[in-house]
Amino acid sequence: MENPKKFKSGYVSIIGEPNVGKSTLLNAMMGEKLAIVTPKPQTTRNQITGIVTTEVYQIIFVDTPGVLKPRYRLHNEMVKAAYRAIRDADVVIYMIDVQQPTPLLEESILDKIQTARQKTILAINKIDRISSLALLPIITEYSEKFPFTEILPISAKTKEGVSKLLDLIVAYLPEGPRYFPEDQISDKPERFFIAETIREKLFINAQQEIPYASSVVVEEFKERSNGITYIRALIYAERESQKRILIGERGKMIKRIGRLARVEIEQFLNSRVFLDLHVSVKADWRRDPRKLKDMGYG
Ligand SMILES: Nc1nc2c(ncn2[C@@H]2O[C@H](COP(=O)(O)OP(=O)(O)OP(=O)(O)O)[C@@H](O)[C@H]2O)c(=O)[nH]1
Ligand SMILES: [Mg+2]
Repeated sequence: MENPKKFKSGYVSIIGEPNVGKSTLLNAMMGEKLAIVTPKPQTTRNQITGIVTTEVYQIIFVDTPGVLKPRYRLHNEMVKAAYRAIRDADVVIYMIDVQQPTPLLEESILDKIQTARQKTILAINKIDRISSLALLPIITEYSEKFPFTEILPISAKTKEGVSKLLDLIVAYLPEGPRYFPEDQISDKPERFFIAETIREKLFINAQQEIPYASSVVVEEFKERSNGITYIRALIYAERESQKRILIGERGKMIKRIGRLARVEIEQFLNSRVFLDLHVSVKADWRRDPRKLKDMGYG
């Protein structure tokens, strides 16, 4: 009789600079939206796990904040989260945007990957944006730059190359147990995804420094007897002036953010939702370790 294949499992961290498409890839791998995605850099601030389980493997994907040069304490926590994910990974996916190869902090990131000695797949993303001819020199450059285990051009958006990437990941996944129940898709609680959905709408609709100076906390979350889920959430700004802009003229801005978020949260929870959204000020929270901790960073 043939030996049955052993079950494979492990952590697969998606690493790269801001805006290269890491969260888009997580969502593509999951077949549903877990991580928020915006056209602005620095969208993701925490490690976000997405768990895929089949009969033969369990992959725990870890989406991470983009690696950047820290300007305040929140940034330090974000970079730490990314580097921690490199250390904890069984397979690392290092992602670049094909339109901007050789990003600024590439050397530091590759240094960290080299030290961790993990199997590393280079995912050259956004290939829907360039010709295949322009791709070749980039592949050559990277194959000389670092001993990547594999190099794969993909488009996380159109999903070109994504199933190939999944095959490669499974090939390099070690044998191991099923760490999570097969129906679990993340280790983050529902509250986290609700706060992130609100933050996504804020990130897209608010301008300049405001998205970066804002954070969202879900204060209350309960199902009422009438079948409606009641959610009370607070948007924190750093100053009164930002709070005024977030509320907007006659509440226009906060209503817009709330409406857009509610529709998505209803889909996510599969329930009608009453979203009770407020704006509050927490002075300089991005620079204050205690406030950051209270808000779930670090
Ligand atoms: N054309 C194209 N756009 C993409 C692709 N992947 C991601 N994007 C876009 O790139 C932008 C950033 O995507 P994200 O997934 O938020 O990038 P990220 O790396 O998670 O960014 P941070 O969380 O800020 O580090 C969004 O506007 C995406 O729609 C792709 O394959 N092709
Ligand atoms: Mg992201």
